[in-house]
Amino acid sequence: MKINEILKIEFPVFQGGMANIADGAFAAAVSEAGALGIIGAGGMNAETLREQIHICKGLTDRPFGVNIMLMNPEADKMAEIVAEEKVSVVTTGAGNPGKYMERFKEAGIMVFPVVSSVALAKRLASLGADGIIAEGCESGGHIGELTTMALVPQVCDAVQVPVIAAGGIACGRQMAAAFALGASGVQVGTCLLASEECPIHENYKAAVVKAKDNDTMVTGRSVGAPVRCLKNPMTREYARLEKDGADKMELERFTLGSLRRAVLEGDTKNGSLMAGQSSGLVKEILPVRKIIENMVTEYENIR
Ligand code: TUI
Repeated sequence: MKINEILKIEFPVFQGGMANIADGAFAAAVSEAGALGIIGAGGMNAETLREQIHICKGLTDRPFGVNIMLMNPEADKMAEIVAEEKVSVVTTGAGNPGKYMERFKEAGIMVFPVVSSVALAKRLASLGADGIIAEGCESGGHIGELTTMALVPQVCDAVQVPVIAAGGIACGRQMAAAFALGASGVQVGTCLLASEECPIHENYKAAVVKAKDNDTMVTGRSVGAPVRCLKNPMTREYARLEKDGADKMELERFTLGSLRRAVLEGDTKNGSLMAGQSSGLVKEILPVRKIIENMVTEYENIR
């Protein structure tokens, strides 16, 4: 059975978690467009997550998911909330969700952990994950080491469950490539930043549209927390601090609240504009439905 049939969605396309960005209304818009909308719980507290789930349920009858960012201090409470609210799908990021698997399964939730390595993919498949999202380092935000091209076929060879390819994907040609690598679906984030419905500041959207192939960079490698963003004075200063040997605390102080500065205030100089390498493929701001349709149509025409 195809992944869209399993999940009861129109197209085999997941929306990325996008912490501090993807609220209930945005996830509902993505689900209404035929993909799997996902509430990014990363920057929320547990009660806000519950409110956003209710908002999403009020705006769509279609399935949607929640992404639990496992570094969030309220991740335990959030796992309980998604189980109570019987959300269709949970995706996880930035860690190992092993300890929640039993609770999710008992609540009948389908679980798709995001991984950046074969070892974690195998472990989570053996614990009952319904699928694995293999995310390459072309992605925006927190990333692993391997590229999508190298990671996806290795994860496909290592697990028996469906694999969703993520990282750097924004068009139908890449979707076809992902299927050729053995994936059953794709996850996209960056191309949805440049949507009419995305609740980020217009300056952030404009920066994604303007960005070319080489306009993202990775900061945080020196402290084991690599994050991909659009280059700006903030990322350049961060890189300088890293080069000068700043420790993790100092770097964390420097970036504190920086994603919110970009998302809410549109501060394109001192904010973290998390975005993937596919920014260069994003040319205009469109309704979510059009973005998904363009991608799927291009995919179908070359299949
Ligand atoms: O989670 C993401 N991307 C994110 S989360 C996020 S919020 C944030 N904000 C500021 C700093 C840091 C994070 C922004 N973007 N993608 C999924 C992802 N998960 N990529 C890589 C991983 C991952 C890494 C290590 C998954 C598991 C893992 O395993 C560690 C272990 O315990 O084995």
